[in-house]
Amino acid sequence: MSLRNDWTFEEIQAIYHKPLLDLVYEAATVHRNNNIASDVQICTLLSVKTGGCTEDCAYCPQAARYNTGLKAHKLLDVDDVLSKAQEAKENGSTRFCMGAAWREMRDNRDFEKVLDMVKGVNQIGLEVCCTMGMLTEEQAVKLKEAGLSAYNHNLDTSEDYYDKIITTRTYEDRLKTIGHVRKAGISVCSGGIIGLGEDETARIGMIHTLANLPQHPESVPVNALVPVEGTPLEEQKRVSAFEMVRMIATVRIVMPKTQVRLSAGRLDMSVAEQALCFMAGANSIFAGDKLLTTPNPNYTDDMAMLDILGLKPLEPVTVNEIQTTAVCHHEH
Ligand code: SAM
Ligand code: DTB
Ligand code: SF4
Repeated sequence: MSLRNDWTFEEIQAIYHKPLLDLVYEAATVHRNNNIASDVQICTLLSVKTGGCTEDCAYCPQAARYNTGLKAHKLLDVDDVLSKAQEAKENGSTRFCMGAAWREMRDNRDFEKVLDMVKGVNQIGLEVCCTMGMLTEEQAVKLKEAGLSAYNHNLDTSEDYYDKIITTRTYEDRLKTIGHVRKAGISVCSGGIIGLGEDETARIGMIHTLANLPQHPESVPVNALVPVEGTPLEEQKRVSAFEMVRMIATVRIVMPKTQVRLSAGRLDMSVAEQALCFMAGANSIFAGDKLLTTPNPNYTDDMAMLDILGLKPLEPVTVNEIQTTAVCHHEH
């Protein structure tokens, strides 16, 4: 089956609204036809610069304007980051994702430090991902040259709902950065959050935009809002696991080869609920007891879960290998 990027909103809507078990069955079939369903990518997150962010993202504990009691810190030292990356590797992670609470990347000393972090993590033999806000085309090229595998930049929600959540930058800005990342030859990681108060039209709208990008993102994180005290969304009701399943299954069906990451919100889900997410096509998680600033299931419990479900952590593919194996990328 070839990949499509001409999905209509109505087609995706019809998939999204199927009876849940029919939806899961179809997504599971698509997943098995396109991927090795027992492989799960394990990613580790590290917040390399925490808090004090100028933006107003309504969900985010790191925005300076909200009082969330978060302990902010400046950009960590390269050596500290590399020792965390080494630890992540020893724990079986294949991708190391560094997050910084910035509106955008600046061309300053910090950028040079980030380039050193990327080089170092790559040398350790991990795929390297960054999520640090908006990038210019030139910055994306420099990150690629330093060995960056992927860049995470979420659409977060639909274009129509976006300004209810963020006003300090536009949807267009997000799409531009994604374009710069793609053009530099870096893998695109882009997804969103459910539980922000959006309706199903907004959820479907976000999937519609992602699926119709010129090329599907290599990975799509699906986050459930983790409501944090002090943020405007602190009172939001947590989404049910079945809403996560519906999102994941729909993403899997319209983007068959994409890595679908069951991201924030796992701490509230049972193993049985997560099993349904894997059945519906999720094939990546963040492991380690912290996401960026909020807690995540502990590593030992996660490994026990994968074992129960017969899933196994994926082997790492580093930048050099990606280049040499690119030709057979679509063969399995
Ligand atoms: N500052 C950069 C940016 O916004 O692109 C990178 C870091 S930002 C924290 C990365 C992503 O984390 C956001 O796009 C959002 O999807 C997710 N996120 C942040 N806070 C969250 C929360 N409370 N619950 C779920 N996801 C959250
Ligand atoms: C993504 O989509 N989810 C991750 C990662 N990309 C950077 C972050 C989730 C953050 C959850 C809230 C926190 O821990 O601060
Ligand atoms: Fe800043 Fe990113 Fe949080 Fe928005 S999501 S406030 S840009 S750290």
